[in-house]
Amino acid sequence: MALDPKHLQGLEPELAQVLSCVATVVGDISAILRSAGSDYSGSTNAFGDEQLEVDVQVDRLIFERLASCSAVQGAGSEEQPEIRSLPGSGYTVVFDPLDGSSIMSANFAVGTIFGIWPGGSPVGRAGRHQAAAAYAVYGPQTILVWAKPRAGGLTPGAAHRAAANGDAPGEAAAAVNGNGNSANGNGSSHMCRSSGEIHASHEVQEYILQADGTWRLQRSELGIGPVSRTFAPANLRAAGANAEYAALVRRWIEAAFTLRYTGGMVPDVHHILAKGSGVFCNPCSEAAPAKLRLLFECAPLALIVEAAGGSSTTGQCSVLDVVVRTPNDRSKICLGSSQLVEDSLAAMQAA
Ligand code: AFP
Repeated sequence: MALDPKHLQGLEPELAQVLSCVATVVGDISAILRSAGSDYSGSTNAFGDEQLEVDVQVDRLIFERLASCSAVQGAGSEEQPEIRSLPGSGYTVVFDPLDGSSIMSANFAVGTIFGIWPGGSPVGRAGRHQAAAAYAVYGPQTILVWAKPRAGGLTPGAAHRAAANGDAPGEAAAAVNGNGNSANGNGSSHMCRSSGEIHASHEVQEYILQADGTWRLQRSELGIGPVSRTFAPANLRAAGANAEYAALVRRWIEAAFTLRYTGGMVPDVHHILAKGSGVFCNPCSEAAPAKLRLLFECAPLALIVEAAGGSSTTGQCSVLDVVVRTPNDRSKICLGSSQLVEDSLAAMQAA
């Protein structure tokens, strides 16, 4: 079911329509997941990941629904990354249909991620140009969170204020090649385009799906504070060769931080939003390169975290300042409470 329009008042009507299409399809995915198996389909996606049957089913369903949403003119997914034209006009929606496929069989929470871009293809633009982003987390409850940048735009989180103030070039160049890997193979090298002042949007809404299929607004102003004692260290395999990452994790352990890590980026990031603090970081090493997709995972989640007052970084700049070169680009990412994101910079820059 769509979102209650009274909670979307003040939004541009076409954007409200896209969010309602997103909410409707999330309700349907939630129903599918209740009885879905975790059998592999025998196929792989463009990134070489093995697909579950339910990955393929959910991907197809979202494309179908977006095609009938008159405010959507294009779409692409982690399963089918090339942006395809759709009959509507207004926005291009990119999505990761089912993030966390590898933990489905263990019945861990999984999620869907949406990036909503004004106009056509996002290629050539940075994540800061997204009109809005959303994710759904399917756990004991189905939760939908969406955010948009406040008028004036989102700006680099605290970890990157120095760069925005002129301590670093506005565009720090380096290429990400067309097959989705950074030039050095570990996601560390991107085109960063920084801009502007800091604004938290205070429009990060959280809804809970009700038994009758309607959405109840749970909180309308999710926020993330600058400090935390909770951490989610993804791609921990990289810590063997990335000494800065190993040192960072050791520092957090010695400071008696609490580990909150599920292996699903959506529930792990939602933990930060739900509790109001925390950090999720995914540094890399040569042997354990970046695997998260900039367009389908990193940019939308970075928008939501920064809109809530948190920070994000690739090590070089805010994730929102990285220009999408191809739908297949991958990125390192750390996001959450700004002081912890800042603490992670050396680990993010290493390797
Ligand atoms: P799958 O969709 O293949 O399960 O990958 C999930 C994911 O991309 C992301 O949700 C997790 O944060 C990350 O992988 C976990 O990676 P590690 O297992 O290397 O920490």
